Order: sequence, then structure tokens, then C-alpha cells
Amino acid sequence: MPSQTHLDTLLPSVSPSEHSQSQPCLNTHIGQLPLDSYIFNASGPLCTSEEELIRLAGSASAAVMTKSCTILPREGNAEPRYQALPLGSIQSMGLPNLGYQAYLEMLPRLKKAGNKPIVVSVSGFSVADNVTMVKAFQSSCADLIEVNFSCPNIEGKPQLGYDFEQTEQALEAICQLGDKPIGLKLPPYFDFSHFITMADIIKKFPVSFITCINSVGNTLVIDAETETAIIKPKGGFGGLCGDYIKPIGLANVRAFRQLLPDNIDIIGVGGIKTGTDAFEYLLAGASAVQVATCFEKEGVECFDRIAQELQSLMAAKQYSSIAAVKGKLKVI
Ligand code: RRO
Repeated sequence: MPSQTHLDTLLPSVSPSEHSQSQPCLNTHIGQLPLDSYIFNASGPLCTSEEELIRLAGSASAAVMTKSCTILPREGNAEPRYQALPLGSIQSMGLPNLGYQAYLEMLPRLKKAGNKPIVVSVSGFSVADNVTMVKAFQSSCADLIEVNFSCPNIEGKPQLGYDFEQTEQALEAICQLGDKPIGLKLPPYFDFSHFITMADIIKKFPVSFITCINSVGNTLVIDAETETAIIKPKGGFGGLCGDYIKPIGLANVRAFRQLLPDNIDIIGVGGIKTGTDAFEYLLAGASAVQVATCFEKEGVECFDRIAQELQSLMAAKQYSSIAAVKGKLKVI
């Protein structure tokens, strides 16, 4: 077998994704569901309309993830509700979506367009809403159902994931509705007692995966010149996203990986825009990562770029697979 260096001189110049034989493999899985890559879109930007979802189906995203849906269609909050920031963004979109029935009806077309896993996100305003939607998607061609327990942007609706009693009641209701794997999108936690309480609740139910983290809710960015908050909804309070929140996302993935059994996968999200960011989440224990702010800024090209960067980094470190790195964070 020739050495890698020798091989490189023999092979034509190809991009990392084409150079598959010698590149690390990014195949992974969420529960029993195999994914061809470790990177896909987060429920959030550019995944609300059929056109946007079809674009994702044709991209290098490992899956097509939908915007969180509600029972009825919603326009969302008043504008301005999204502002890019130097290191990320602040937003209070307010769950704009087409209503769950539109996504139900669209799913077969998305499947046909991409022939790849579809993850639906549901975000009901009550347990009854979530039961209705989860039940409906249990009989659809969706592969995974992510239930959003952490939207920070609806006035008068606290984030479910911060109320442990209600979280348990909701899980009791939604986990017994069918065989499709259920996951939870969690808010960021900041105290070990909260990581432990939440992990203990999750362990009581057949939860297949958790997604950590949603945006850091109810932050405030002020423009000193105009002396106003920079977004309108909720008097300016909104979810912080992007680079600012990566250390919080990494900590949540790491803490839950240490507290949950291996059969509950963790999807990392928060500030992933390079292969190195994706690698850090892998060390922390993520089985896959989702990209939101960077996808919003760069478009679908980000998925292949980040995958190639991750492959190059893993190759340089002589890691051949996702499994070889997952959760292998060293302590000093
Ligand atoms: O639509 C939103 O305002 C929104 C949702 Br559903 C969510 O889960 N997280 C977020 O930061 N924004």
C-alpha cells in the first residue's frame, strides 16, 4: 500500500468531498436513523416555505429540517425581528410558519426531492397542540420528530424546558403516540442542578435524541446612537445566536453527554460556522450538528464547506470516522 503522500502525487487534484477513499467518513446516526453527513440545518432560518425546504433537499445538508410549526399558520412577530450582529444575530421571529397541515402535505414532495431524512419540528402552545401534531407526523413520511420545548419569543409563553414539572407532563403525553423517534429541542441551561434534573426527566421516557441548544433567550442589544433596542418584538428582548453562544452550546452538549445513556443521541447547535466548530461539538459528544446563523448568512453552500473543513481537520489528525472522535474531549 503506497503511503498517503505518495498516493496524493498519483491522484488528480480533487476536492475533499470527491476524494472519498482517503477522506474521513462523516456518516453518523440519530437513534437508528443513518445520516450520510454530520451536518444539517437547524430549525430556524430558511426552512419555512416549500421552496426553501426543496433547496435544502437538493443541498449537502444531511437532512431536511423544517421550521417549527404550530396548529395554525402564523405570520410571526412584528418587524424588525432579525438583526445580524458582528458575531451572530439577535432575533424574535415569533414562529412564522405555514401550519402543521401544510408540512404534512408537503413531506412526500420533500422526500422525493432529496431522498434524505426529514426532521419535522413542532412547537405547540399547549400539550394538546403538541399531541395533535406529533400524532399527525407519526403517520407521515417524516423520519424524526423534534419537539421544540424552548422557543423564547412568544409573549406570555414561557419556555417549556425551564419548567421541569410541565416538561415531564408533556413528555408523558407525546412519547406514547407511535414508533417514530422523538427528540427534544432544549433551551440552554447554566447550572449543573438543571442539567441533572433535566437529564433525570429525559431518562424516564423513550426519547431518542436531544438538540442542544436553542438560542439564548431574552437578550437585549441596544443601539446607543438611536437609543433603542435593535429589534421590535417584546420591547427588544430576543434570542441570541451565532458565535456568542458556542461555549454555551458546547457546555450543554458535554454536560448532557455525561449524564445521559449512549442510546440518547445529542445534536449540537450554536455558533457552528467552520469545520473546527463542528469538530469541537464532536469532541463534546454530539452525534450530529445543526447550523442556523451561518446558514442564514451563507446559504446552502455552508453545509458542504463545513463538511470539507471538518474532513480536512480530521484527516490532519488521522481520525477516520465520527465515532472515533465522538465524546473524546480530553481533560487537563
Ligand atoms: O420563531 C422563533 O422566534 C424562534 C423559535 Br420557534 C425558536 O425555537 N427559537 C428561536 O430562537 N426563535
